[in-house]
Amino acid sequence: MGRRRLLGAAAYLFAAGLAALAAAEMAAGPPPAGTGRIRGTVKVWRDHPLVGFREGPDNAGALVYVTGFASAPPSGVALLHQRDEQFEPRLLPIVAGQTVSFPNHDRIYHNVFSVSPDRPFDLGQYKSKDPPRDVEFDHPGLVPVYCNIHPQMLAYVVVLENDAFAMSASDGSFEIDGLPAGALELHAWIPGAKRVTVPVAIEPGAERVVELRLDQEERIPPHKRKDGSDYPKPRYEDD
Ligand SMILES: [Cu+2]
Repeated sequence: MGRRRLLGAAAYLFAAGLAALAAAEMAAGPPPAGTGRIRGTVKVWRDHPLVGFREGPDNAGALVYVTGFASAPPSGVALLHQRDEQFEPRLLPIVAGQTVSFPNHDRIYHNVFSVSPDRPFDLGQYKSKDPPRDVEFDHPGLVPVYCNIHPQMLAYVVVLENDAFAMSASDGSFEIDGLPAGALELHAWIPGAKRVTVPVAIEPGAERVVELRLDQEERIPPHKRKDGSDYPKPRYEDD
């Protein structure tokens, strides 16, 4: 496996015109023996009419993850809740081989499904009094999850090849520890934005500091029901 080396502490690498990557700087103590660390910030810029993209007030909720090696899935089941006619969380990163359980906490029916070629499934209808239903995700991919009854319900299961991922905090900060040495790639994504990717050369005992930017569009495109049809128009009580 070839390694890319950074040109030094002052070197910056630009990817897609959006991301700058700076070389190591020690802050939170050395990484665990034999491994490297990436930390930094991801800024979520939002598209405003007239003025274009501007930095948003909150950078939380971006997924930052590393590819280039595989790790075993955790033994625990991940949870994607249905509560108050929404999915929670909206973005659920897991490791390939892991199972997701989909408990419905509402007293009404939901029908959770995906038509993603990466992992299509249909859990059918169940309520809070019913046992949750599960899906195993055995290979990496992006799996948008919908409810066949409520068009506003939308979540993403992101199936990753390893457990080297983090969600950004409000200030955009993130940290990923325990990385094997080598030429890896760091990715950031949030729904509504194009994924940003930068190469990162990991060395044992060293830390890389990376600044990333995501441009998030205002609107997520509407989707269809599981049979490809449109959702019925909203019904009101006096209909
Ligand atoms: Cu629903």
